[in-house]
Parts: sequence; structure tokens; C-alpha cells
Amino acid sequence: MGDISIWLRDRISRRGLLSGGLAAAGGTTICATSVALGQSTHGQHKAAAAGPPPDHAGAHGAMITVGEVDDARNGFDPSVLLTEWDIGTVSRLPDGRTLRTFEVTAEDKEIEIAPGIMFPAWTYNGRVPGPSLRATEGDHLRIVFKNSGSHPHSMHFHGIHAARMDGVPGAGLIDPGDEFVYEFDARPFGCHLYHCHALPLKRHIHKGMYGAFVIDPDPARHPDQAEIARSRLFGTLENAGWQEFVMVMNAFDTNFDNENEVYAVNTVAHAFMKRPIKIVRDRPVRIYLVNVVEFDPINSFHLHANFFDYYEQGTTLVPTLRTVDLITQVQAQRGILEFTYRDHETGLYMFHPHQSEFTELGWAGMFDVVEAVA
Ligand SMILES: [Cu+2]
Repeated sequence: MGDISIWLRDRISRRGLLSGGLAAAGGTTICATSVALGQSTHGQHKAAAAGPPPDHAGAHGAMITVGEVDDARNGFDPSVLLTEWDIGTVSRLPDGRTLRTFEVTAEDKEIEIAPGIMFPAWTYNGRVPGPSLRATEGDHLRIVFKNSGSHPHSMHFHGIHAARMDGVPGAGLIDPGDEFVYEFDARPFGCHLYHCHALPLKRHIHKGMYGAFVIDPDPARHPDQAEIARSRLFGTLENAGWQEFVMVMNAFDTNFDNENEVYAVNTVAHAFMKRPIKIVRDRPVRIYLVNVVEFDPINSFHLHANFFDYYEQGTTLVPTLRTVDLITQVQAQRGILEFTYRDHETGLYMFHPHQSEFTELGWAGMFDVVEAVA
């Protein structure tokens, strides 16, 4: 038995898949192939479409899922989710302020998280993660939440709001068929999240009820750092210069043993290994990173061949960490990463957590740094 087979046997054994989960896994395997990179830095590993590679040893990023997830059936594509923001419906209040209204519906939905592996999710708007809500500091927000699911649910926002808007039992937790309107001002600016707060909490979160909630700084409120604030403000010219991506690090316990079997960014295992994220070399990159992984106490993000600045929770306009290539996040921790590949060669650059197990079970991706996007 080769190294990979031994690894796979041990993994299946430890995760308890043999006691029932393997059937749920639909026969899908995570198996060793040389990734079809075709890049000079990986030139010693010839591209292979499927099957065992001639050499198991040292194939960088070699262990990925085989086959394709049906994005159309899921109704969402992890690559599209990277840049898809829900900015709501905008109108004006009598006092001149912006009113931003979002509509979110909870529904049960079976989704495919890795080729052939179905997961009975609870979703916001039929997708996991839920819509990436984006507002501007000082907006008045109205989130019209309908529960079309089979269990009581809520939306608990990480932000500043009244107790009665907290989305916990007795304050916005609603039964199937009911509706609730959460209403509060968008503050503080930053990279936040929302999630269901029904009990048992770990089950409701892990079933897929979470999403990014980004509040852009209002440049007028930050005169000393107005230019930086404008670069963060969605829709400005300064913001358009950036390549922004929202990444929600999540995981799935497919056999309900309180351990995860599949890890990802934006739900689908190894999606960005198979479809690397295009980055134009000369334009800066900003990532809104949110960790919602249940059952594992910590997650992380490591960028290859580069370093980044980090804004913890996104609530400052100066970095809280400078020149790092790894950050760690517990559940609900989040932040903004900023970096550039301006001085690099073009090519494929990996990103992944530095928990190697997560990487092998689906959470890894590639940036494809190019001169220009065709
Ligand atoms: Cu829920």
C-alpha cells in the first residue's frame, strides 16, 4: 500500500466513515493526482487528468477531490460567490439617511459539497454561505427575514444593535412560516458576519446558516484617512482599483459525529484548486475572510510566496498586523487581508490553512496571477 492509501485508510478510520458515512459520501474519494497546474514552478510534476500519479512523493498540492460538483443544481458557484455582494434595495429616509433593505429567506436544501457528497443544509436564500450583505457605515438597515425552513431560525448579526434585534430566542428567533424584520444602523464599519442563533447553536451554524456582513467605512467620518476609507467603499473609483473577494471558511460534518469530513472556502471542496482565482498582477487584492468552522477550535489562512497586511475584524483603517503570511481565526473571527503580487512572476500561488488536514480535506486554493484578464 502506498503512502496515500495508508493515509486514506487512517483518515477514513478516524473519521468513522466506515460506520455509515461512506455510503453518504456516494463513493467519492479524495485521491492523489498530480494537479494539472502546467506551471513552470511545478514543471517536474506532469499534469494528469485522473488516476494515480507516477510518483506520490512530494507532489505539491496533489491531493484533491476527483470529479466536479454540479454548481447549477446547487444554485450557486463558489467562484461567483467570491465577488457577489448583496447591497440591498436603497432608498432615502426623511432625515436624508440611506435606508438599505435586504430580503433573506431560510430554506432547507440539499447541496453538493464535494463531488458526489450531498449535505442536507439549512440555508439563507438557498446558498451556503448565505448572501454577502454589504452596507455603508451609518446606513439604516432593514433585514426582512422569512423562515421557509422546517425549524425555528434567526439572523444574529455581529454588529451594534438593540437587544430586541439580537436574533436569539425571544428576540427575533422565528418559527417556520413566520417573518421578522431586523432593524438597526450599520456600525461599526468592518468585516463582520451573521448566523442563525437557534439552539442547538452548533447544529444550526454548521448546517450552513451563516454569511459575511461587511460595513464599509464612510469617508466623511474619517477625514484623516478618507482616501483609505474610499478605497474600502463599494462603488467608488478608488474601490474599483482593488480586486476584492469574500471568502467564508466553512466545513461539513457529513455523518453527524461532531467532526468535519469536508473543509472549504465558500463550501465546495477544492473549488479553487480546480478553478484558480484570477488576479491581475498590478492591481491590489483585498480579501474579506470569515471563519465559521464548527467543531474545530481554530482555522487559519496562509498565503504562498507573499506576505499581507491584516485588519482584525476590519474595524480599523490601519493594519493591526503588518507583513505576515499566516493568520489564525477561531469561529466567528474575521478580518481583511490586503496584498499585491505586483513584483512577482505571473503563475499559480497557493493559499490554504496551515492545518494540513484541512487542506487535504478540501480547504486549499490557487491564485492565478496574470498580466491582464482576457
Ligand atoms: Cu437556524
